[in-house]
Amino acid sequence: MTRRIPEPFRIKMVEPIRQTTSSERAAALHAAGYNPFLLDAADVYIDLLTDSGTGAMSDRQWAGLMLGDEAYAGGRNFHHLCEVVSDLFGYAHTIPTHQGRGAEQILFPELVRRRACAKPVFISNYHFDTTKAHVELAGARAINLPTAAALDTARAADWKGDIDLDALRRTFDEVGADNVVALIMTVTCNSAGGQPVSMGNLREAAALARSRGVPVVLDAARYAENAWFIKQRDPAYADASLRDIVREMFAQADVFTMSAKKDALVNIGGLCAMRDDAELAQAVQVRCIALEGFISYGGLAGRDLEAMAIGLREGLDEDYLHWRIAQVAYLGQRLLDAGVPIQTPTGGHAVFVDAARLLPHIPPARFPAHVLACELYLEGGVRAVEIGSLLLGRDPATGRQERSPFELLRLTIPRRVYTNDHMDYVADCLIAVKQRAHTLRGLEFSYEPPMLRHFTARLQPISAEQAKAA
Ligand code: P61
Repeated sequence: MTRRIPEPFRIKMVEPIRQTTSSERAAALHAAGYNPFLLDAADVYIDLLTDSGTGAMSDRQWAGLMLGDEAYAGGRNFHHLCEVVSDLFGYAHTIPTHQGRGAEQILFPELVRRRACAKPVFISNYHFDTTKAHVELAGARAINLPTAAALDTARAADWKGDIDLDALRRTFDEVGADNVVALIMTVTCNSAGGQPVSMGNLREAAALARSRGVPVVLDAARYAENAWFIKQRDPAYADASLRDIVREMFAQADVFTMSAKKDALVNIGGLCAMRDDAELAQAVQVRCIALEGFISYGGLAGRDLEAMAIGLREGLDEDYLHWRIAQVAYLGQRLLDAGVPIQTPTGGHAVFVDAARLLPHIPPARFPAHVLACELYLEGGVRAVEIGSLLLGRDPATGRQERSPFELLRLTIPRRVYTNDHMDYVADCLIAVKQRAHTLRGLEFSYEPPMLRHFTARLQPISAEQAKAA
């Protein structure tokens, strides 16, 4: 038997969580319009909605908060942050933002303005939803080119986060490189299952873009987990340090955006940084002042900047990453052993359950993964999130539901928060739901917001007659 990897930390402070009764959960879910986003956190026992801003900071980060310099301009924590960004990533210009989408909203319109395309598009291995929303708000179209391997959840492959390079070449030809505002490489690829992008793929995709004069943006929320997978899976990097791998990953891009709420281990914060383009940095800073805050704080308190500077380095600690990725794999293995279909192998930040396979009788338009999220909550107070048709939404041009390549339920694991006993509990609940999977019915909207609808949509179960007719 392989030995389990114990937590490389001990627990200095605890936060009680409370289990609810099954009738309390039924009432809470009904009141929330069958949308786990609208549940009160107090009604949730194990919260696997997201790994974003939900991690536990270290004692060093908490100590760092006390060193916050709350000067409006030029505070010392900003300088510390710039030093860390330059040291870890090799980027000269650092613009802090309140979170990842803050970086997107100040960068994308400027890239669109600069490139002056007739029909602007962004191309990505996969745009996460806020990224897609900001591409569209900037007047451009988002094209996703995930590798075909990612679509077959049952077949394990090392690099399911890769972009499809042939499709990338074809797309450049079809839309014309002059219409491509930027190539966005998302590491790890959240929507495909927290799956890593290989160094080779990153290098080749970036070279293709550069050869056509197209800038490369790294969406680097999970930079450390991606680097860990490169070290584990690519023999060329087996002896490399994570720092060297990260340096090389970031060297492929011109700009990075980062939600620091993931691998950088803070509860709030983001970054937009340029490797060497001072002119772009200056233009983006102007937007930062208007939308986020002055260029040395970007919508954050000085103490938040300090926690981020510390967290960026801690996120790369090998002992921590070893344990972290093993915890995700542990939950995945428990589910696989019980015949629950998941995206394999497990990725960096979550286990993605394949609801299309678990609930084949529920069509995409009835949101099978969201049905599963509701049922898992009813079973044991576990909150997870749909990554599928509900999240993807409608084509802004036609108003038609976009075809999602996946119907996944994401069990997203906050960093340094839950133990493997919690993972066992989650697995037991989901295995219980699997036993009655065939009895579950789809959902329909009672309220559908016009944009980013999954956050505030309200739904209701369809009737038995409707289910039969489908
Ligand atoms: C998440 F349900 N992700 O995965 P911000 N890029 C990437 C992300 O994963 C990401 C952002 C940019 C979240 C939070 C989230 O519908 C949802 O700091 C690869 O959240 O602004 C965020 O970073 C944006 C959850 C976002 C959602 C949108 O859970």
